[in-house]
Amino acid sequence: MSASPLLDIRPEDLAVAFDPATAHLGDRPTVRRHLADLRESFADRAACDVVLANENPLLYEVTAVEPAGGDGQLHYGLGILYPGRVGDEYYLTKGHYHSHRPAAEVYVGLRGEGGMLLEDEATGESRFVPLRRNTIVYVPGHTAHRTVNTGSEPLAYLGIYPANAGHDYGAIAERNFRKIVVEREGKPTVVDRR
Ligand code: S6P
Ligand code: ZN
Repeated sequence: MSASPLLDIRPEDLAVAFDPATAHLGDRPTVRRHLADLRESFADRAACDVVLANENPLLYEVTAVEPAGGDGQLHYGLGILYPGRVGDEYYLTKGHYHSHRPAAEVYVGLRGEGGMLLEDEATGESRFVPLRRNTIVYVPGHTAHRTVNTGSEPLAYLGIYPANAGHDYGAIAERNFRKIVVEREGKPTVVDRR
C-alpha cells in the first residue's frame, strides 16, 4: 500500500457494472457451486444422492471484487442462488464464519425471494431473516451465515465485508447449522436439524 490508496486501486475496481440476472462482473472469475459440492450441507443425504444419480445441478455462483489494500478496505461479492429443493429443503449456500471472527458483513438483496440463516457461534442461537430485493441484512461478527432461496426465481444479492474477513468453511463442515429451512404446506419453515 502506498501513501495513496486511491491510486493503488485498479481503475476497473473503482466502478463495476453488474447485471442482477447474472453473477458475472467483467472478466473476474466466477465460483460455481454444484449440488455435489454441497452434499454435506443438506439434511437429507439420501434425497441428495437420488438427484446426483441423474444430474449435478448448478446451485449458485459468486463473483468477488477484492481490490488491493490494507486495513480498513472492503471486499464484496455478487451472488446468485438458483431456486430449487433437495427433498423439502430449499437450495442454500455452504455458509461460513469469517476467519477473522469480529468481521461483520452487509448483504443487499437485489432480486428474488429468500432469507439468511444467522447462527451465533458462542450460543448456537439462530435467526432466519428475509433477503429479497430492497432488503439489507446485517450479519454481525462471530455469526455463521448461509443464504437460502425460498422463491421460484434466482435470488441475487451483494455481500460487502472487510478485506481481512477471510472465509472459514471448516467449522460449518464439522457441525453444520442447527436449523434448516424446509417447505411445509407450501411455505418456508425453519425447523431443527435432526
Ligand atoms: C462473503 C459473502 C458471500 C458468500 C456467498 C457464497 O463473505 O458472505 O459473498 O461468499 O454468499 O456463500 P459461501 O458460504 O459459499 O461463501
Ligand atoms: Zn461472509
